Amino acid sequence: MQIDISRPILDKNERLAAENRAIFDAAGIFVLDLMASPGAGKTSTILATIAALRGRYSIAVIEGDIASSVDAEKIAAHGIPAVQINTGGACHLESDMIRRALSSLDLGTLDLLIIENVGNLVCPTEFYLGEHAKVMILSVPEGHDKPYKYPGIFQIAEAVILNKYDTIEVFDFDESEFRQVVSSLNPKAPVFPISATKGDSVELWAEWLAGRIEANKART
Ligand SMILES: Nc1nc2c(ncn2[C@@H]2O[C@H](COP(=O)(O)OP(=O)(O)OP(=O)(O)O)[C@@H](O)[C@H]2O)c(=O)[nH]1
Ligand SMILES: [Mg+2]
Ligand SMILES: [Zn+2]
Repeated sequence: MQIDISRPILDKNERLAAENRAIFDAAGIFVLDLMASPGAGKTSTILATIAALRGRYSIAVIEGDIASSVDAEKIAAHGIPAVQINTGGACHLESDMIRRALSSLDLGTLDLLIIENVGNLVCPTEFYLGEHAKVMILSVPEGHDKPYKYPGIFQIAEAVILNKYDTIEVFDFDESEFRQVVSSLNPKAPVFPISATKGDSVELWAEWLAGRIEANKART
């Protein structure tokens, strides 16, 4: 006999995600799920995005990590509400974790909630959290071949951020091959080369996100 436990887990997750989504829409919040490998620059990109958009939007962050509150402390140091989720071993976030984190946020005041998923290119793609968009970051040092090896995350992302672009001369990263493979997997997703820590070229990405926030406000 074979027991498949993945389906019931995913079904329960989807049900709670739909409830999360109803909460976000009732409060008029746009929610972004940011996915990437460990160290690709999720927290740095969130800080750069906050710097670009905090004058226009009220922002909060949910940080997902297996352990520690290092990332939430980095965000909170900039005066932005940040809630840390420790998964205690799970390599992705699930909807019930997001639901519990929401109770620590003043939802009525927010326009944008950014969720930093656990560093992982695989299972975060399978778990809908109620977000309006999933976006992924690949950093230059990881190599241009990653879309061949992890196609799922490139397919589900609505935009692809190419971070640590300031290091492109140091690595043998073939940007045109990377763009070609990404566009074959996901023709609609824009690719935004940025340097999160230097703040270079963050504007185009931030404007894309602002466009999504405005479109969502107009819809709800
Ligand atoms: N040169 C360069 N370094 C960067 C850039 N963005 C991030 N880093 C560095 O990369 C390291 C990891 O950055 P984080 O923002 O912590 O990455 P993360 O994806 O949030 O990491 P985890 O949460 O641990 O998975 C840090 O040492 C950053 O300073 C960039 O654009 N250029
Ligand atoms: Mg981080
Ligand atoms: Zn996982």
